[in-house]
Amino acid sequence: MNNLMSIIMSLVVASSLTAQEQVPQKISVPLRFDNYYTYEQVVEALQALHQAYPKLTKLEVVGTSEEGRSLYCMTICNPATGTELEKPGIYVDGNIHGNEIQAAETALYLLNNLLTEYGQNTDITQLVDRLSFYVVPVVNVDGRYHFFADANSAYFGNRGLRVPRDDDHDGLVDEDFPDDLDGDGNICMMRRRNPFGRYKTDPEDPRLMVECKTGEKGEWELLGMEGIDNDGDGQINEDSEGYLDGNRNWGYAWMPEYVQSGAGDFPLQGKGLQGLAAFIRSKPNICVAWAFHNYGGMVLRGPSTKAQAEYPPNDIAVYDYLGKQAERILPDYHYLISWKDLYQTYGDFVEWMVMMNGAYGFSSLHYLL
Ligand SMILES: [Ca+2]
Ligand SMILES: [Ca+2]
Ligand SMILES: [Ca+2]
Ligand SMILES: [Ca+2]
Ligand SMILES: [Zn+2]
Repeated sequence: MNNLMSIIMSLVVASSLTAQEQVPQKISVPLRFDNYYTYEQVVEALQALHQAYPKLTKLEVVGTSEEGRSLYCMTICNPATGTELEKPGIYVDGNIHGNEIQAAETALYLLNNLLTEYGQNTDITQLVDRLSFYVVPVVNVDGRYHFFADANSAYFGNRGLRVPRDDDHDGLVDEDFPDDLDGDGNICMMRRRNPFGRYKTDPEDPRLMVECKTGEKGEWELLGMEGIDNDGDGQINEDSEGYLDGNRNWGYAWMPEYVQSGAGDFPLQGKGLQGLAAFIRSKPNICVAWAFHNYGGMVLRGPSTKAQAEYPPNDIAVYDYLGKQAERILPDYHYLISWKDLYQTYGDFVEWMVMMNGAYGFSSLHYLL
Protein backbone atom coordinates (compact mmCIF):
# COMPACT_ATOMS: atom_id res chain seq x y z
CA MET A 1 0.00 0.00 0.00
CA ASN A 2 2.88 2.28 0.77
CA ASN A 3 4.14 1.85 -2.80
CA LEU A 4 0.77 2.61 -4.26
CA MET A 5 0.56 5.72 -2.16
CA SER A 6 3.97 6.81 -3.39
CA ILE A 7 2.85 6.50 -6.97
CA ILE A 8 -0.42 8.30 -6.50
CA MET A 9 1.28 11.04 -4.55
CA SER A 10 4.23 11.39 -6.88
CA LEU A 11 1.86 12.10 -9.76
CA VAL A 12 1.39 15.53 -8.45
CA VAL A 13 5.02 16.44 -7.99
CA ALA A 14 6.39 14.60 -10.97
CA SER A 15 4.57 16.22 -13.84
CA SER A 16 4.85 19.81 -14.82
CA LEU A 17 2.08 21.28 -16.91
CA THR A 18 1.26 24.77 -17.92
CA ALA A 19 -2.14 25.97 -19.03
CA GLN A 20 -1.60 26.98 -22.64
CA GLU A 21 -3.16 26.85 -26.06
CA GLN A 22 -3.59 23.34 -27.34
CA VAL A 23 -0.70 22.31 -29.57
CA PRO A 24 -1.81 19.76 -32.18
CA GLN A 25 0.17 16.58 -31.64
CA LYS A 26 0.01 12.94 -32.46
CA ILE A 27 -0.63 11.22 -29.17
CA SER A 28 1.77 8.34 -28.54
CA VAL A 29 3.13 6.35 -25.60
CA PRO A 30 4.73 7.39 -23.32
CA LEU A 31 2.16 10.14 -23.00
CA ARG A 32 3.40 13.70 -22.84
CA PHE A 33 2.38 15.91 -19.96
CA ASP A 34 3.29 19.32 -21.31
CA ASN A 35 -0.21 20.45 -22.23
CA TYR A 36 -3.76 19.63 -21.24
CA TYR A 37 -5.73 17.18 -23.34
CA THR A 38 -9.20 17.99 -24.64
CA TYR A 39 -11.86 15.34 -23.98
CA GLU A 40 -11.19 13.84 -27.44
CA GLN A 41 -7.44 13.74 -26.77
CA VAL A 42 -7.99 11.98 -23.44
CA VAL A 43 -9.84 9.28 -25.38
CA GLU A 44 -6.99 9.12 -27.93
CA ALA A 45 -4.46 8.85 -25.11
CA LEU A 46 -6.37 5.94 -23.57
CA GLN A 47 -6.55 4.19 -26.94
CA ALA A 48 -2.81 4.72 -27.43
CA LEU A 49 -2.07 3.17 -24.02
CA HIS A 50 -4.35 0.24 -24.79
CA GLN A 51 -2.66 -0.36 -28.16
CA ALA A 52 0.78 -0.22 -26.56
CA TYR A 53 -0.13 -2.59 -23.70
CA PRO A 54 -3.00 -4.79 -24.98
CA LYS A 55 -2.20 -7.68 -22.61
CA LEU A 56 -2.26 -5.58 -19.45
CA THR A 57 -5.16 -3.26 -20.24
CA LYS A 58 -8.84 -3.29 -21.00
CA LEU A 59 -10.55 -0.14 -22.27
CA GLU A 60 -14.32 0.07 -21.99
CA VAL A 61 -17.15 2.55 -22.06
CA VAL A 62 -18.89 2.46 -18.69
CA GLY A 63 -21.44 5.21 -19.18
CA THR A 64 -22.87 7.81 -21.54
CA SER A 65 -23.36 11.44 -20.61
CA GLU A 66 -26.32 13.78 -21.05
CA GLU A 67 -24.81 15.00 -24.33
CA GLY A 68 -23.92 11.50 -25.54
CA ARG A 69 -20.20 11.41 -24.74
CA SER A 70 -18.60 8.21 -23.46
CA LEU A 71 -17.14 7.71 -20.00
CA TYR A 72 -14.11 5.43 -20.35
CA CYS A 73 -12.56 3.17 -17.76
CA MET A 74 -9.15 1.64 -18.29
CA THR A 75 -8.55 -1.54 -16.29
CA ILE A 76 -4.99 -2.63 -15.67
CA CYS A 77 -4.64 -6.28 -14.73
CA ASN A 78 -1.98 -8.83 -15.54
CA PRO A 79 -3.89 -12.02 -16.50
CA ALA A 80 -0.73 -14.10 -16.01
CA THR A 81 -0.94 -13.53 -12.24
CA GLY A 82 -4.66 -14.08 -11.76
CA THR A 83 -8.06 -12.87 -12.84
CA GLU A 84 -9.19 -9.31 -12.35
CA LEU A 85 -11.88 -9.93 -9.73
CA GLU A 86 -9.72 -12.11 -7.49
CA LYS A 87 -7.21 -9.29 -6.96
CA PRO A 88 -7.74 -6.28 -4.70
CA GLY A 89 -9.15 -3.46 -6.85
CA ILE A 90 -7.91 0.14 -6.76
CA TYR A 91 -10.40 2.61 -8.22
CA VAL A 92 -9.20 6.05 -9.32
CA ASP A 93 -11.14 8.77 -11.07
CA GLY A 94 -10.81 12.43 -11.95
CA ASN A 95 -12.64 15.43 -13.34
CA ILE A 96 -16.08 14.71 -11.81
CA HIS A 97 -16.12 18.50 -11.66
CA GLY A 98 -15.81 19.40 -15.34
CA ASN A 99 -13.67 22.49 -14.79
CA GLU A 100 -11.11 20.64 -12.62
CA ILE A 101 -9.28 19.45 -15.68
CA GLN A 102 -5.87 18.59 -14.22
CA ALA A 103 -7.49 15.73 -12.30
CA ALA A 104 -7.80 13.80 -15.60
CA GLU A 105 -4.13 14.41 -16.46
CA THR A 106 -3.22 13.12 -13.01
CA ALA A 107 -5.22 9.93 -13.64
CA LEU A 108 -3.59 9.53 -17.07
CA TYR A 109 -0.20 10.01 -15.45
CA LEU A 110 -0.97 7.13 -13.09
CA LEU A 111 -1.90 4.86 -16.03
CA ASN A 112 1.12 5.95 -18.05
CA ASN A 113 3.44 5.39 -15.10
CA LEU A 114 2.09 1.97 -14.16
CA LEU A 115 2.30 0.73 -17.75
CA THR A 116 5.58 2.22 -18.91
CA GLU A 117 7.37 1.26 -15.67
CA TYR A 118 5.98 -2.27 -15.59
CA GLY A 119 8.90 -4.67 -15.88
CA GLN A 120 11.36 -1.81 -15.25
CA ASN A 121 10.59 -0.74 -11.71
CA THR A 122 10.30 -3.57 -9.15
CA ASP A 123 7.72 -1.84 -6.95
CA ILE A 124 5.46 -0.98 -9.87
CA THR A 125 5.82 -4.44 -11.39
CA GLN A 126 4.71 -5.96 -8.06
CA LEU A 127 1.75 -3.59 -7.80
CA VAL A 128 0.54 -4.36 -11.31
CA ASP A 129 0.98 -8.09 -10.72
CA ARG A 130 -0.91 -8.07 -7.43
CA LEU A 131 -3.71 -5.57 -8.00
CA SER A 132 -6.40 -4.57 -10.46
CA PHE A 133 -6.58 -0.86 -11.26
CA TYR A 134 -9.75 0.78 -12.52
CA VAL A 135 -9.09 4.30 -13.77
CA VAL A 136 -11.73 6.71 -15.08
CA PRO A 137 -9.81 9.86 -16.02
CA VAL A 138 -12.87 11.97 -16.89
CA VAL A 139 -16.21 11.52 -15.11
CA ASN A 140 -17.84 14.79 -16.22
CA VAL A 141 -17.09 14.34 -19.90
CA ASP A 142 -19.46 17.11 -21.05
CA GLY A 143 -17.98 19.59 -18.59
CA ARG A 144 -14.45 18.87 -19.81
CA TYR A 145 -15.55 19.15 -23.45
CA HIS A 146 -17.14 22.57 -22.86
CA PHE A 147 -14.23 23.77 -20.73
CA PHE A 148 -12.03 23.56 -23.83
CA ALA A 149 -14.65 24.44 -26.46
CA ASP A 150 -16.37 27.44 -24.82
CA ALA A 151 -15.37 30.74 -23.27
CA ASN A 152 -14.56 30.31 -19.59
CA SER A 153 -14.60 32.27 -16.41
CA ALA A 154 -12.26 31.90 -13.47
CA TYR A 155 -15.28 31.78 -11.19
CA PHE A 156 -17.78 29.29 -12.53
CA GLY A 157 -18.95 27.21 -15.44
CA ASN A 158 -18.65 23.62 -16.59
CA ARG A 159 -18.39 22.23 -13.07
CA GLY A 160 -21.75 20.47 -13.10
CA LEU A 161 -23.44 17.93 -15.34
CA ARG A 162 -25.49 19.04 -18.34
CA VAL A 163 -28.85 18.15 -16.87
CA PRO A 164 -31.05 21.07 -17.99
CA ARG A 165 -32.42 23.10 -15.09
CA ASP A 166 -34.52 26.21 -14.66
CA ASP A 167 -32.36 28.14 -12.19
CA ASP A 168 -34.64 31.19 -11.98
CA HIS A 169 -38.03 29.41 -12.17
CA ASP A 170 -39.26 31.24 -15.26
CA GLY A 171 -40.26 28.15 -17.24
CA LEU A 172 -37.18 28.28 -19.49
CA VAL A 173 -34.07 26.16 -19.01
CA ASP A 174 -30.47 27.27 -19.47
CA GLU A 175 -31.64 30.38 -21.37
CA ASP A 176 -29.12 33.00 -20.25
CA PHE A 177 -25.44 31.96 -20.21
CA PRO A 178 -22.62 34.47 -19.72
CA ASP A 179 -21.51 35.90 -23.07
CA ASP A 180 -17.95 36.48 -24.24
CA LEU A 181 -18.64 39.99 -25.50
CA ASP A 182 -15.13 40.80 -26.70
CA GLY A 183 -14.54 37.32 -28.10
CA ASP A 184 -11.23 36.72 -26.32
CA GLY A 185 -12.23 33.29 -25.05
CA ASN A 186 -12.67 34.45 -21.45
CA ILE A 187 -15.66 35.54 -19.45
CA CYS A 188 -14.23 38.37 -17.35
CA MET A 189 -15.45 41.05 -14.98
CA MET A 190 -16.38 44.28 -16.82
CA ARG A 191 -15.46 47.76 -15.56
CA ARG A 192 -15.92 51.36 -16.67
CA ARG A 193 -14.40 54.68 -15.65
CA ASN A 194 -16.32 56.40 -12.90
CA PRO A 195 -14.90 58.98 -10.46
CA PHE A 196 -17.37 57.68 -7.86
CA GLY A 197 -16.27 54.07 -8.33
CA ARG A 198 -14.71 52.11 -5.45
CA TYR A 199 -11.59 51.06 -7.35
CA LYS A 200 -8.46 52.78 -8.66
CA THR A 201 -5.66 51.59 -10.95
CA ASP A 202 -3.07 49.52 -9.09
CA PRO A 203 0.05 51.73 -8.83
CA GLU A 204 2.25 48.62 -9.23
CA ASP A 205 0.50 47.15 -12.28
CA PRO A 206 -1.80 49.29 -14.45
CA ARG A 207 -3.64 46.16 -15.67
CA LEU A 208 -5.01 45.63 -12.17
CA MET A 209 -7.17 47.58 -9.77
CA VAL A 210 -7.10 48.04 -6.01
CA GLU A 211 -9.91 49.09 -3.74
CA CYS A 212 -9.86 52.80 -2.72
CA LYS A 213 -9.22 53.65 0.89
CA THR A 214 -11.71 55.88 2.70
CA GLY A 215 -11.50 59.43 1.30
CA GLU A 216 -9.55 58.44 -1.82
CA LYS A 217 -10.91 59.41 -5.25
CA GLY A 218 -12.15 56.47 -7.30
CA GLU A 219 -11.49 55.68 -10.94
CA TRP A 220 -13.38 52.53 -11.84
CA GLU A 221 -16.68 50.83 -11.13
CA LEU A 222 -17.27 47.11 -11.62
CA LEU A 223 -20.21 46.07 -13.81
CA GLY A 224 -20.29 42.34 -13.14
CA MET A 225 -19.54 39.43 -15.43
CA GLU A 226 -19.39 39.79 -19.21
CA GLY A 227 -22.77 39.13 -20.71
CA ILE A 228 -26.07 40.35 -22.01
CA ASP A 229 -29.66 39.63 -21.04
CA ASN A 230 -30.31 36.92 -23.63
CA ASP A 231 -33.98 36.37 -22.74
CA GLY A 232 -34.86 40.01 -22.02
CA ASP A 233 -36.12 39.41 -18.48
CA GLY A 234 -34.08 42.25 -16.96
CA GLN A 235 -31.47 39.94 -15.41
CA ILE A 236 -28.09 39.16 -16.93
CA ASN A 237 -26.64 35.63 -17.07
CA GLU A 238 -29.13 34.27 -14.54
CA ASP A 239 -29.57 30.77 -15.98
CA SER A 240 -26.59 28.97 -17.50
CA GLU A 241 -25.96 25.23 -17.72
CA GLY A 242 -27.25 22.89 -15.00
CA TYR A 243 -26.60 23.03 -12.13
CA LEU A 244 -26.36 19.43 -11.06
CA ASP A 245 -23.12 18.70 -9.23
CA GLY A 246 -21.82 15.22 -10.08
CA ASN A 247 -20.27 15.00 -6.62
CA ARG A 248 -23.55 15.72 -4.75
CA ASN A 249 -25.70 13.23 -6.60
CA TRP A 250 -24.72 9.84 -5.14
CA GLY A 251 -26.97 7.53 -3.17
CA TYR A 252 -25.55 7.76 0.33
CA ALA A 253 -26.66 10.63 2.61
CA TRP A 254 -28.21 12.39 -0.39
CA MET A 255 -30.19 15.52 0.50
CA PRO A 256 -32.50 17.59 -1.70
CA GLU A 257 -31.60 20.90 -3.25
CA TYR A 258 -32.76 23.07 -0.32
CA VAL A 259 -30.17 21.37 1.89
CA GLN A 260 -27.45 20.63 -0.67
CA SER A 261 -26.98 22.86 -3.68
CA GLY A 262 -26.34 20.82 -6.85
CA ALA A 263 -28.06 17.70 -5.42
CA GLY A 264 -30.36 17.21 -8.42
CA ASP A 265 -33.92 15.90 -8.15
CA PHE A 266 -32.94 12.40 -7.01
CA PRO A 267 -29.75 10.35 -6.44
CA LEU A 268 -27.95 9.24 -9.60
CA GLN A 269 -29.94 11.58 -11.84
CA GLY A 270 -26.77 12.04 -13.88
CA LYS A 271 -26.86 9.57 -16.80
CA GLY A 272 -23.10 9.04 -16.89
CA LEU A 273 -23.10 8.51 -13.12
CA GLN A 274 -25.71 5.75 -13.45
CA GLY A 275 -23.43 3.82 -15.78
CA LEU A 276 -20.42 4.41 -13.59
CA ALA A 277 -22.31 3.26 -10.48
CA ALA A 278 -23.37 0.02 -12.19
CA PHE A 279 -19.77 -0.58 -13.29
CA ILE A 280 -18.43 -0.04 -9.77
CA ARG A 281 -21.11 -2.32 -8.27
CA SER A 282 -19.91 -5.07 -10.61
CA LYS A 283 -16.40 -4.87 -9.08
CA PRO A 284 -16.76 -6.09 -5.47
CA ASN A 285 -12.96 -6.40 -5.30
CA ILE A 286 -12.53 -2.61 -5.13
CA CYS A 287 -11.06 -1.83 -1.72
CA VAL A 288 -9.52 1.62 -2.25
CA ALA A 289 -11.13 4.55 -4.06
CA TRP A 290 -9.38 7.75 -4.89
CA ALA A 291 -11.15 10.73 -6.51
CA PHE A 292 -8.99 13.51 -7.95
CA HIS A 293 -10.19 17.10 -7.77
CA ASN A 294 -8.34 20.38 -7.91
CA TYR A 295 -7.03 23.12 -5.84
CA GLY A 296 -5.90 23.20 -2.29
CA GLY A 297 -3.26 20.61 -1.45
CA MET A 298 -5.63 18.40 0.51
CA VAL A 299 -5.96 14.68 0.97
CA LEU A 300 -9.46 14.31 2.38
CA ARG A 301 -11.23 11.44 4.04
CA GLY A 302 -14.82 11.32 5.31
CA PRO A 303 -17.12 11.47 7.05
CA SER A 304 -18.46 14.06 4.66
CA THR A 305 -21.22 15.24 7.02
CA LYS A 306 -21.21 16.12 10.69
CA ALA A 307 -24.34 14.13 11.48
CA GLN A 308 -22.68 10.91 10.43
CA ALA A 309 -20.85 9.04 13.16
CA GLU A 310 -17.04 8.91 12.97
CA TYR A 311 -15.71 5.83 11.16
CA PRO A 312 -14.83 2.74 13.25
CA PRO A 313 -11.48 3.00 15.06
CA ASN A 314 -9.89 0.19 13.05
CA ASP A 315 -10.68 2.03 9.83
CA ILE A 316 -9.40 5.31 11.20
CA ALA A 317 -6.09 3.62 12.01
CA VAL A 318 -5.78 2.65 8.34
CA TYR A 319 -6.78 6.12 7.14
CA ASP A 320 -4.34 7.77 9.52
CA TYR A 321 -1.52 5.57 8.30
CA LEU A 322 -2.28 6.36 4.66
CA GLY A 323 -2.82 10.04 5.45
CA LYS A 324 0.55 10.26 7.18
CA GLN A 325 2.26 8.71 4.17
CA ALA A 326 0.45 11.19 1.94
CA GLU A 327 1.74 14.13 3.96
CA ARG A 328 5.25 12.69 4.00
CA ILE A 329 5.39 12.14 0.25
CA LEU A 330 3.61 15.33 -0.84
CA PRO A 331 5.06 18.50 0.64
CA ASP A 332 2.41 21.20 1.27
CA TYR A 333 -0.44 18.69 1.25
CA HIS A 334 -2.50 18.05 4.35
CA TYR A 335 -4.46 15.00 5.42
CA LEU A 336 -7.84 16.32 6.56
CA ILE A 337 -11.41 15.29 7.37
CA SER A 338 -13.81 16.65 4.82
CA TRP A 339 -16.86 17.77 6.87
CA LYS A 340 -14.72 19.37 9.54
CA ASP A 341 -11.74 20.81 7.67
CA LEU A 342 -13.33 21.72 4.31
CA TYR A 343 -17.14 21.64 4.25
CA GLN A 344 -20.03 19.22 4.49
CA THR A 345 -21.19 17.48 1.33
CA TYR A 346 -24.32 15.37 0.94
CA GLY A 347 -24.52 12.78 -1.82
CA ASP A 348 -20.71 12.70 -2.02
CA PHE A 349 -19.10 10.12 -4.33
CA VAL A 350 -16.29 9.01 -2.03
CA GLU A 351 -18.71 8.57 0.87
CA TRP A 352 -20.80 6.34 -1.38
CA MET A 353 -17.67 4.29 -2.10
CA VAL A 354 -16.94 4.00 1.62
CA MET A 355 -20.40 3.34 3.02
CA MET A 356 -22.05 1.41 0.17
CA ASN A 357 -19.07 -0.36 -1.39
CA GLY A 358 -16.73 -0.94 1.53
CA ALA A 359 -13.72 0.88 0.10
CA TYR A 360 -11.24 3.09 1.86
CA GLY A 361 -11.95 6.38 0.14
CA PHE A 362 -10.05 9.60 -0.38
CA SER A 363 -10.53 12.76 -2.40
CA SER A 364 -7.39 14.61 -3.20
CA LEU A 365 -7.40 18.21 -4.22
CA HIS A 366 -4.42 18.91 -6.42
CA TYR A 367 -2.77 22.18 -7.17
CA LEU A 368 -2.63 23.20 -10.82
CA LEU A 369 0.17 21.22 -12.36
CA1 LIG B 1 -34.74 29.84 -16.46
CA1 LIG C 1 -14.19 38.09 -22.95
CA1 LIG D 1 -31.89 37.16 -18.53
CA1 LIG E 1 -26.21 36.15 -20.98
ZN1 LIG F 1 -13.98 19.07 -7.29
